[in-house]
Amino acid sequence: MIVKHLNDILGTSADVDTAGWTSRRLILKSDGMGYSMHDTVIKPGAELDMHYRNHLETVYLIEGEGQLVDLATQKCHDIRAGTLYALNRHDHHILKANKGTHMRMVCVFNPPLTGQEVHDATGAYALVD
Ligand code: 9YT
Repeated sequence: MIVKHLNDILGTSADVDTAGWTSRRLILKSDGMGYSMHDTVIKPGAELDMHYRNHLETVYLIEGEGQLVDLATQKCHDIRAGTLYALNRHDHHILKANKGTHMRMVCVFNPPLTGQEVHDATGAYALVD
């Protein structure tokens, strides 16, 4: 059984900080679960263009509010704590956190991340063996 606390992750290599978000990677490929699970904070006002060509991602928003734009249809969804979205078609999207508030989300990736991934120029994560 694996038991961890967020505090065990903070300040380690599984705590990845970028200009727009911080991802605390709680379960990684090395844990052998077949998915990774992250506690991610999107910074206030951040606008992220993402396209996970190599991964499926499910996101459950637990704090804050913002918008999610499906770039295939241009449909804009208002999202808030309690909203879940699943990128079941590797959907190209833009995620925006409202100004003045962060968004905190639980993110699950299949296949699992190794822990070090950051977005490439196309908004994807590379597949790492
Ligand atoms: C929601 C989203 O995709 N945010 C970017 C960071 C990513 N969730 C991660 O690596 O945890």
